[in-house]
Amino acid sequence: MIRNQLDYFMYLTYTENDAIATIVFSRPKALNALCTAMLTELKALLEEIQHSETIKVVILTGEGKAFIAGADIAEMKGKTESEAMDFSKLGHSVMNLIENMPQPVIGALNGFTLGGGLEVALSCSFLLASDTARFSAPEVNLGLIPGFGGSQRLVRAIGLNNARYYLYTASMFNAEEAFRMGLIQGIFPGEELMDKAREIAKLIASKGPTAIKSLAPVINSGLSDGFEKGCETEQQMFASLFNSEAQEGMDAFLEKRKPRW
Ligand code: DAK
Repeated sequence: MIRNQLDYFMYLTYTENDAIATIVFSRPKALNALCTAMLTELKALLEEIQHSETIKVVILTGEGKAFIAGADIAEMKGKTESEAMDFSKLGHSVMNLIENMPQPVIGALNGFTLGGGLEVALSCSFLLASDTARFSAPEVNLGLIPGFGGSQRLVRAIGLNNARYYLYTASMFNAEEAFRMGLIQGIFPGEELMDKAREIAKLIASKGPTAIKSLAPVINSGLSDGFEKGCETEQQMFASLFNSEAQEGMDAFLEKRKPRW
């Protein structure tokens, strides 16, 4: 247990069960709008989790009818250019942290996933959504563009023209459209979403732990440094697994038993 469950967070709820950490955005009266304090709490918590040997999967979800309805407009209003730059830098650092966590991060999107909330979702390893989830990049409605990496990650997630369409029009789309574009990997009735997320988290937690931890650096190496570098990183990580759990995984297969990681 990295945190006592009674530890006080203002905007997050944290629980840890069966090697699965669940972080709930808990500011429902403002539809979990992302303010500096929430981003700072999330950053501190993820920085602890990434060093944990016991936590194998992280789930992010929201309390109430939103996952996150965007950056906090009331807080952003009136920022100077340099304050906006600081806010953007903080947001980018948190999104990069989510994307590079050694543990897979599952986004369980329970409702509105807008603007900065969509950017959090886009940083997760993959996404499950309730059938009531609604998505948009509404920044241009406010005279803004995404400030936490959304312009880059949305293109990668749903393709160039889909991303341009939704960035230019700020149109809202539903879970079925998100699924059709490959943004989310499953749609579930709202009351089943968290059970499904936990079931998938447990499945991942049963796999080779070092192999699971190797996937984010391998995938992200190619995304940030190009195909060849990604393949080079894959070769190194693949080979290094032969010094750790891969022998046990292959022995278990050949002996027709479950691996003992
Ligand atoms: N910020 C602050 N408060 C918000 C909020 C938000 N993003 N979204 C909702 N709320 C608050 C509402 O003001 C309301 O507060 P009270 O009036 O009760 O005090 C409460 O949450 C409930 O909202 P509604 O009454 O509006 O609820 P409805 O069900 O009627 O409508 C809605 C739900 C999601 C359709 C609506 O709330 C809505 O349109 N919300 C705003 C969505 C939005 O535009 N989000 C912002 C996206 S832009 C950057 C950094 C970051 C960003 C950009 C640049 N740089 C540093 C450069 C990111 C920008 C964004 O995320």
